Amino acid sequence: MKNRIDTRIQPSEITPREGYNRRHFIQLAAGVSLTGLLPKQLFAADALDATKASAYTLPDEKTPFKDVTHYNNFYEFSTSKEEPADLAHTLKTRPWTITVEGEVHHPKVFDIEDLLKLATMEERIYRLRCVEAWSMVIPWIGYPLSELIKQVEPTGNAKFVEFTALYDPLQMPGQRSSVLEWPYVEGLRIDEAMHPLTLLTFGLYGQVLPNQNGAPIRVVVPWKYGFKSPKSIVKIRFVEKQPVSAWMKAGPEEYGFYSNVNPAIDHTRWSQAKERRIGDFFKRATLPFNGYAEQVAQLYTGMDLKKNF
Ligand SMILES: Nc1nc2c(c(=O)[nH]1)N[C@H]1C(S)=C(S)[C@@H](COP(=O)(O)O)O[C@H]1N2
Ligand SMILES: [Mo]
Repeated sequence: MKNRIDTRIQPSEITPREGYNRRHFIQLAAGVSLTGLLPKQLFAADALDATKASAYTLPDEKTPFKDVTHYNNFYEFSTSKEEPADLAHTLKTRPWTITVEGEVHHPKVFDIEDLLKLATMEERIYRLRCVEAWSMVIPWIGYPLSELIKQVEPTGNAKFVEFTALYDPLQMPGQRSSVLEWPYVEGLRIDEAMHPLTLLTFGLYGQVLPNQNGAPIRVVVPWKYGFKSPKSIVKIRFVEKQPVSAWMKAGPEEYGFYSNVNPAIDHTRWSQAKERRIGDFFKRATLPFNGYAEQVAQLYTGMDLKKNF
């Protein structure tokens, strides 16, 4: 019970965090149920089962759940990192569909419930390196995006994939500001989208995604800066030409299409050589491709990575 009391007396609790407190209670109750005092099923609504993918684990210490869910970038709600946790409860994650269209033989509108069952859910611990030089280590739950792509069979013209997030200013108050052009759009080259590391993500830390982390479905691309991992997506479109992302529109000199984590290429306003792992005091060196060079560097052989930043 200690955690619960601590949460309640924090000054930041002047604005009540209903969702968070409730979930916290659910977790405590689930813990109690293991002793047989409460029926576990009653509290399992947010749980998401997954097999541990041993090939995708890391020696790094995981970032605590509280930081993963209370230090976010989600401009549809706020440009502050603390506020999405308080504001994202207005996002309605059911019903939810994802339209898959464009250069595919079998365009289809998928219901989120069907996507949850499409392939085996795996827990994968990935580093997330934000362009703002901080990082986290997060146990995501999902399956390779390639599993979904196989279902729709891209045509020979499909060279890129464009992801579009939800546009609804009633649910997403940050969209009333024009800090970015809405909806949030991101893109990958088709081989990047097909890469086994690219995860179609539904959960983290054993439960479905909290709204502030991009519920009910997002993409995670661990060798790229965090903004290349779009949250709360509603559309996946296969296209012939390189998509223009919301960040490229906002600052073409600062945000390139590729945005592979690269300590050798500075952002226009700061160095990318180091990062602060959330929770750490000292900075650490940023690794090429965020530590995934062995798996992905060959996707870019022969390319000038200074030009294609
Ligand atoms: N739709 C949408 N997706 C988004 C963002 C956003 O503002 N809107 N921010 C991006 C950025 S900059 C980062 S670092 C990660 C943060 O993910 P997290 O809050 O789950 O750690 O989400 C990315 N995906
Ligand atoms: Mo980011």
